[in-house]
Amino acid sequence: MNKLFVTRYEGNPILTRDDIPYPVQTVHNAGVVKCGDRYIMLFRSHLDTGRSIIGLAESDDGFSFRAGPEPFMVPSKAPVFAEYEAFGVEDPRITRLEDAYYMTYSAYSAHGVRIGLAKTPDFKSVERIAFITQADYRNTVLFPERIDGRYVKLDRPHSDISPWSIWISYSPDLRHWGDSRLIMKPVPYHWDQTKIGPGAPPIRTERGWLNIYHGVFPTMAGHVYRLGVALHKLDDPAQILGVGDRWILQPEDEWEIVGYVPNVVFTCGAVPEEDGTLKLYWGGADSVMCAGTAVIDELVELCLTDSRPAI
Ligand code: BMA
Repeated sequence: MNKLFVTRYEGNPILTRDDIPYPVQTVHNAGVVKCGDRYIMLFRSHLDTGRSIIGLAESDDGFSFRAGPEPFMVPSKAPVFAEYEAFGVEDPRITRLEDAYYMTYSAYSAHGVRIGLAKTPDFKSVERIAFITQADYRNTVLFPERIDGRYVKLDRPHSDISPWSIWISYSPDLRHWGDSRLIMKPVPYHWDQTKIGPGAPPIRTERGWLNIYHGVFPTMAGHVYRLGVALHKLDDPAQILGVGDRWILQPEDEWEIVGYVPNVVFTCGAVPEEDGTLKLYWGGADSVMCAGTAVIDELVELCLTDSRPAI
């Protein structure tokens, strides 16, 4: 039997549309952080229109979540934000950074998809800061600290010439980004050959930044979304120390294989724990939320000992 890097929680799925006190079609692609001794989840839901909003749920143990009575974020009505969020807000990712929690999200409109950045001190209110990309970007994750004085993000611009790849950018103030470079590409005829994108915000380990990303493979029955790992150098995350050759999670449970979009496991968040494990969260088939645990050292080891090239 293949080595299992992620142990699925036996109570999966952990959150479904039946748990949400307002009408939604799906609950998926959630960012999660630990806030004191509570776990806060921001999840994406499709409405009956097919457009998405973001909801909030809380937990004491990281597995059993209660959804709040109302959505956390819906498309803005304020100038500029309203124009670019008209078709919905999707795939929130949360990073604790200095004095606040920052959330990146995909904003859809007739102008395409771009990334919004918002901030919350306590998950009671949310303040939009800026759009931090132009169109044709998704999957932005912020590093949880400044590196060499600058903020750092990974994301995935789209281009017809080169397959969807992972880029790094830097900022002095979280609003203005530059020094962008491509650092990781899909590998032809590999499980992540069609596209890759950042998943959970990077996790600091002794040996490097652990990046849990998604990779996509084309089949006659549609695309399969799986998760893999890469390790970035701590003081220079543009340098990739290793990319695990094998996936760490693929669709296997019924609710990952069948749903709104079949054969999808897609992560926007993982929570490192003091005992060296992490809780990993993923959307199953763009329909439900699932959770599992992994040993951080085993994921780091996979990046370093069973590697494929980053580019
Ligand atoms: C991607 C995004 C994700 C989604 C995935 C699978 O392109 O739209 O939000 O989970 O496809 O449908």
